[in-house]
Amino acid sequence: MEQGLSETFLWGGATAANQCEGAYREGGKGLSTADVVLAGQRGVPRKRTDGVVEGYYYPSHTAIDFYHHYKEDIALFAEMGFRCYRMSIAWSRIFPNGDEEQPNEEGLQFYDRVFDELLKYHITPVVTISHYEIPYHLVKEYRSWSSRRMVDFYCRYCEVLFKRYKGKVKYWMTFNEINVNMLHPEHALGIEIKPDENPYQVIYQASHHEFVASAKAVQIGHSIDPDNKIGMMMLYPTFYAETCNPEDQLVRMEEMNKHYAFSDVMVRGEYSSNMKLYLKRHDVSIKMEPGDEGVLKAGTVDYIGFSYYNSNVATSRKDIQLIDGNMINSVKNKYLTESRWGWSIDPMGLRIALNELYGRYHIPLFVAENGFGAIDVPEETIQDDYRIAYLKEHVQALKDAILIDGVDCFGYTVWGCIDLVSVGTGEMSKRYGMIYVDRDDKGNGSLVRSRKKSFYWYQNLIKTNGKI
Ligand code: BGP
Repeated sequence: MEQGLSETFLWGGATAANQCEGAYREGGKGLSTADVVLAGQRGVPRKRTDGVVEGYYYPSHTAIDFYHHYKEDIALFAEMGFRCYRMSIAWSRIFPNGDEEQPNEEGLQFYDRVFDELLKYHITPVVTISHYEIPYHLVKEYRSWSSRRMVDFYCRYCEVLFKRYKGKVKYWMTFNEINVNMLHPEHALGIEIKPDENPYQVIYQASHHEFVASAKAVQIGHSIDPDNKIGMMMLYPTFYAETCNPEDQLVRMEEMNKHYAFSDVMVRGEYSSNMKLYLKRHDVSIKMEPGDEGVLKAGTVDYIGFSYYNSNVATSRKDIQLIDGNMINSVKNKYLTESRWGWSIDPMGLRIALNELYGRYHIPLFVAENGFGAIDVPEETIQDDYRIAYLKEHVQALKDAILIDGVDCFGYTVWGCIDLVSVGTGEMSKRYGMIYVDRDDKGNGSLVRSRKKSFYWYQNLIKTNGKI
């Protein structure tokens, strides 16, 4: 008899508040960093404006209007059989400016309603506390995470969430894709690097603040409810060496070390010797406060959530041409094909990711994001066989990692289970959903939801607990 996945395996879907909620000024919500970013497209980066400027189109302002459609959307998730739903809370709904003493009750009530609706269907919420959005006021007033004061603002926010949602939410993640700080500081940290600054100094000092904030949040969360499981979340880049030339292998190792630098601090509670030397080489001196080292040690995470979309290639060659990937551009892998947005399609890379992470840290894993961005042609039932094919192969890789390799992974959520705004391009037409939303790149459309072919495929997958 084929050995199967645990009956409690958390199958589900994932979204982020700023990409789906809309209602960007309703219910007392403040402006967030995501609310001042315009739409772009492949090859055309998204621009930020100084506040909201009239006459521009900002995709997050309405997004797919989950704020008003959450009941309908959650009913569809339930119909698919979701056992969990990974979502994020918009910090600026709870603390509109970020530095208030008291939270915004209306914002808290909104998530009460969302959690109650999920629990009605026995869907376990998995909550990212900060997913690529920071109250805009904190950026203007304190220069975001470059300020140590952010630790207190963030911890106050976390404490409010842990207390308010005790008994409703047990799974948390402190920061989305924290290692993206080093790649896109403006997007991930809310910090624009000035031309005369050492970017490494700014990025790693701000990241230190996030490490401390996360470690404190873990301790606060555990003290409020010992049942809380609080994880970190990283983008897993799965790098291959371009050839077996040891020089390429060395570049690969160095690339991976940069990413592990983040997870090492959060899982092991200290900066690795490798990271310390890396920082020294880049003239970084981290300003720590007394007690920080103890805080990091005492606030290690319970699990690792990670996103995986595509793998990358490391090479020692110079003058190379790069192709796109999620947040990282690297050399083309001649063994793989790519999506329309240039991201390689590599299910084996997920199995490798799971093995590398588990082998390194030996703590439970959660596949927090995996999915396929594609253009869907609207028809009676969208025939998204390309998405099914992608998901099928990745689920097989996940099963192989668990059932053959012995990796401890307790959940898998399909990114953008319902169509939403793309982070990278701001497009709606880069769709990940198993539920279609009628809305285009300019903000036109009825917002009506419909089931794609992949909806039924995923429904069956969950029903059979992963039978492909
Ligand atoms: C991850 C982000 C998500 C999501 C995803 C897909 O990096 O955590 O928020 O958007 O990438 O990327 P994109 O939206 O650019 O296609």
